Amino acid sequence: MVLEVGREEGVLELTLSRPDALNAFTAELHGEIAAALKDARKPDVRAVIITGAGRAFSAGQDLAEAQSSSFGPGERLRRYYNPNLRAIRALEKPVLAAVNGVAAGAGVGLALACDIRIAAEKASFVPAFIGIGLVPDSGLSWTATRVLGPAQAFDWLVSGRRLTAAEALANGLVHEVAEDALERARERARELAAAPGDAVGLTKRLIGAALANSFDEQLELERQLQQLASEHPAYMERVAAFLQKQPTGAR
Ligand code: T3D
Repeated sequence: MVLEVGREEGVLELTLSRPDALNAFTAELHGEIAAALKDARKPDVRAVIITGAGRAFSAGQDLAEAQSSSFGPGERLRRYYNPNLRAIRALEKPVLAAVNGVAAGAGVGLALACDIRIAAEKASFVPAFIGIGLVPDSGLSWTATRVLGPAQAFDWLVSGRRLTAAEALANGLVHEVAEDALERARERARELAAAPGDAVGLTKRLIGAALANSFDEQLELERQLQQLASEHPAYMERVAAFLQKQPTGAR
């Protein structure tokens, strides 16, 4: 097994576990991630954490495997990377990246595909593609452009420059820097797992659609999803709790 899978209190924890190769992606690792993401769709899973074993989050594509493979990057992306990245974006539950150490290439892509990113103080972010003559993939040209804006994204991605955790925070690439990224991600995941799950998932759907939609389209989507959210028992229960001056979970 190259992916450790744990589950506690509705939080599914996935640990990329090829520490000797800095958790670089192989076909085997992609396969185990795919199976775990399928598991994550079960109703008792309410949040997912992705992290890495050892000193890295992930160094991206395993270059030894790429060199000996009978097919090229385009086919690897089609078979392995893109389905898993789509599964993360389509999962209507929060996915947190606990970036415990260096993330390079597709490792950065994976982190940015997650909804919340918490970096360890020693973490760093290396858009390594350019160093080996490749273009950004694993969604990074999309996510980095949305987070940084086109000018900064281009500059960073073609420079290959390593960003420290502090720089990543200053640029909005991560939400938080913590001494122990995994512990902090567990805290956040437990909070999110305790929130009304449908509303969290539907909010992910709304935010995912927002940049492609016009204002009018987004108003209509909000209207539809609000109606859906209000049909969940959590809505009436929490409104009643508020009116009886009991805690609702809002802070
Ligand atoms: O082809 C396709 O499928 C298309 C998809 C592409 C997606 C991509 O991710 S392209 C980018 C691929 N990744 C890289 O180019 C990054 C390569 N690694 C590095 O630049 C550095 O290792 C790091 C900046 C990540 C960390 O540097 P450092 O100095 O902390 O560690 P190191 O000494 O370089 O690496 C430690 C070990 O991990 C070393 O093995 P050894 O000597 O101890 O046996 C090294 O070879 C191995 N390692 C690191 N990255 C990879 C790797 N092994 C295989 N593939 C790797 N990507």
